[in-house]
Amino acid sequence: MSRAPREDFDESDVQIGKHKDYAAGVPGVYHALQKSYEQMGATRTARTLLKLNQKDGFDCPGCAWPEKDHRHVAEFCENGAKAVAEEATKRTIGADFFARHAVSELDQKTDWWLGQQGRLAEPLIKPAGQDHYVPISWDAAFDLIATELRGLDSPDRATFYTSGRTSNEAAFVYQLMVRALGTNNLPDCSNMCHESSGSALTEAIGVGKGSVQIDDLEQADLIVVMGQNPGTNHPRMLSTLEAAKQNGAVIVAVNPLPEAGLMNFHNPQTPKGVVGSGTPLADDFLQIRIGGDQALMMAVAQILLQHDEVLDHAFIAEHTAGFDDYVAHIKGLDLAELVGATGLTESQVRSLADRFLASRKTIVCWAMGITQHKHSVPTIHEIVNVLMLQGNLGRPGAGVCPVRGHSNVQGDRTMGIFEKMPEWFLDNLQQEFGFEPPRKHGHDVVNSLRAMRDGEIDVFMAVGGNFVRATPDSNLTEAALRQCRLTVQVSTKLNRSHTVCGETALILPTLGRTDRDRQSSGDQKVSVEDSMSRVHGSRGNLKPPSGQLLSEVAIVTRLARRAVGDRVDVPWDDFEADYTTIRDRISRVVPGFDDYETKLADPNGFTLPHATRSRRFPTRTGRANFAACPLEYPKIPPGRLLLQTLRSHDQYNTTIYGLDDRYRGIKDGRRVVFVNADDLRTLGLADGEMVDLVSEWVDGVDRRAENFRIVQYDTAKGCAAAYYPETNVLVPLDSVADTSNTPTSKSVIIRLEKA
Ligand SMILES: Nc1nc2c(c(=O)[nH]1)N[C@H]1C(S)=C(S)[C@@H](COP(=O)(O)OP(=O)(O)OC[C@H]3O[C@@H](n4cnc5c(=O)[nH]c(N)nc54)[C@H](O)[C@@H]3O)O[C@H]1N2
Ligand SMILES: Nc1nc2c(c(=O)[nH]1)N[C@H]1C(S)=C(S)[C@@H](COP(=O)(O)OP(=O)(O)OC[C@H]3O[C@@H](n4cnc5c(=O)[nH]c(N)nc54)[C@H](O)[C@@H]3O)O[C@H]1N2
Ligand SMILES: [Mo]
Repeated sequence: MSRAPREDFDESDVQIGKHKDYAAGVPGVYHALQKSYEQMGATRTARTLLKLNQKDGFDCPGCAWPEKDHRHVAEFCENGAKAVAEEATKRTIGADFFARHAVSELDQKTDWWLGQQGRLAEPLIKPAGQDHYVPISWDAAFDLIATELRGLDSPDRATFYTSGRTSNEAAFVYQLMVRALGTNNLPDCSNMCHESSGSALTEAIGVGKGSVQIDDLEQADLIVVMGQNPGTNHPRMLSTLEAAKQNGAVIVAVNPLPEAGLMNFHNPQTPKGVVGSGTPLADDFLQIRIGGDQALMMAVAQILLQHDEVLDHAFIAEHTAGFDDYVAHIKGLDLAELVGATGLTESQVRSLADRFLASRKTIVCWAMGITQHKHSVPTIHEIVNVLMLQGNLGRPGAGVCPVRGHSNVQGDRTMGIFEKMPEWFLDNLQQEFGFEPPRKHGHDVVNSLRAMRDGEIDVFMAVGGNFVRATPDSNLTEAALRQCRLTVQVSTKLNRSHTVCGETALILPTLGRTDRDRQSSGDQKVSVEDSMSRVHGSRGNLKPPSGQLLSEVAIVTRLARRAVGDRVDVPWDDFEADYTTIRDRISRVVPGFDDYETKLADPNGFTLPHATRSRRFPTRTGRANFAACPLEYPKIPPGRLLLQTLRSHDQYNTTIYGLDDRYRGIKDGRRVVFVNADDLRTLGLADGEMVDLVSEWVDGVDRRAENFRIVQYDTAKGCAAAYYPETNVLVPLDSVADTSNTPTSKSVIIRLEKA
């Protein structure tokens, strides 16, 4: 096992090679094992990877892509293995590390360096006015937080963040504590992620989740993958797409970048993938301009509407509302403008329409390339509109497939992590626990930041995640966090949210997904929900990296007992001792969880009901709603580019595993900006030059990210790409998606200035 790095890396070492047009295969397995050995050593690597996504093992803390029922041994993907290695590392950091490094010194390190130091091993406090974290006992830490929370003028002066790795059990007790305290301030990573999907789908079909199962993908005629890079972010999805393809599906990739996994896939799980040339996945690649997807779907709809014979009139008449207005709206649009907004040629747009015309079973998959724009909600409505024209909802092989990010982000929402849970959920809570939960909507991520900035928040607590790095407008965000009296981070690894903190700051180290969780009644399992609404158990099997860690459930319940007190009658101690008592309560509060414990005993888990699958649409109208949304697309001023901020192959959100982006040909560096050759020529710039990225927004503030190396790259014209979180500084806090309030991380207008 190699030691944690002492030196930080140097961006000037970056090397640029050729980008790859295929994903995975032998290099993927090799890279995964290399990272695993580095962090865990050989024995722990074998023990851990064999348990990954197995029936009696733990759920991969990587992405939320589901497992097929019949898992074969060692089905893991490169990036899942990297996620596990990062968590199961043998490196630890405790009091001596923090005695050596002042907070102000740690704040100068890169995200990579911070994360590489190892697992947090004991509870720590940075007292007000001090520059070092020092040890604190658990009891003293809980007393301190409880005293602060009890002393607030209003419970709304605290806000409680959740990242999507938190288990159902921990999420349920957390939201219960927060609501018992009297606030709905429950921002979560979903606010920055699939909130636009939730907003649009709830309005359109009555359920804010995807409607398809793996089997549907394997039966589809046509799968359109929009705004998603599965080769890096959901590698196991490629196996599903490969199977779909073998069953005859046509796959179309819609993306400004020719992402490696979609173009070609070498499946490491099959011998062919290891030695052969792999499967070319995408039949068509539409290199769309950033933000052109709504226009593309409108153009497809306009063409479909000229082919009455392919429309599913029975479905439309029986199950939908708003069809006539929608048809009138679409027919009134100018095809030339729609095509122009996509940056594609008319024949490319028509080729996609032809694919829809020829398909009887269509699924559209999407991720962040669709959800993080100003007009994301209407864009997703447009996807649903097009699917509805051909009745592609609620029948096998068809439907909507928003592909979730964090492994339990969907479950956390189901458990009530949401600043505006519906009334029925709050009613159920009230009935079960006998207190009146607050009804006023709370702050989401962006509104929490605004409130912090305006001095309206005293206490910030986070269960997981890296709030300060994941959120937009880094300079503003950092100042906002520093205004809090107390910040509390329940974390596994060191990150920027520990160095940019409130006057007093606490680090509460917790067990991860892979760690054994032993409580007074015995070993515990937890449960999670994947991107296709399937809930299953997860049981860690590794010795925790330190004897001083508490589970998330233990941390929340111990805090709740002190902070909420006897005002509310909740058996917090029982919850900590035995998680089945939490599941029992969940089964009475959350629909679809009856017989939770029994259903969870099935290693395959169980699937939550989804009304769309039985063609019920619990919307305002009681039907699936067509939406006639005005056309929107980004208008880029001359001499400017539209920047999307995305993930490299060696990162998990703000966690940087390594410094390479293998498929895109980048090695040993992250401050690169990908720009099309024509744009470079027009701008009088060249590959290899160093530039500052300066974002331009209506507020006139120049937001600047300095010293990026230009990489000439095959992206759509007028578009650029660079990695997040380094570019978060460029995303204005007030630049958000309509309705969902999601930061527009995929459309930032920038100019390039020679550095
Ligand atoms: N290894 C690994 N796995 C992960 C993560 C990780 O960081 N690392 N993160 C997890 C999380 S939380 C999430 S949400 C998911 C994210 O999964 P993705 O959404 O795949 O993540 P991004 O890297 O943001 O990629 C966005 C993709 O959308 C494309 N795109 C950008 N703008 C547009 C547009 O306007 N239109 C279209 N059609 N395409 C566009 C980009 O070129 C890119 O391919 O992955 C999850 N899984
Ligand atoms: N510019 C830009 N910004 C973005 C995005 C983008 O595409 N572009 N994407 C957005 C998206 S989709 C998302 S989901 C957010 C991600 O936002 P977050 O979820 O807040 O960020 P992560 O980087 O996933 O959080 C990593 C930290 O979580 C902690 N952690 C890991 N596992 C556990 C665990 O089991 N328990 C606990 N308690 N802690 C744990 C570790 O300390 C680690 O440092 O970022 C958003 N921000
Ligand atoms: Mo996400």
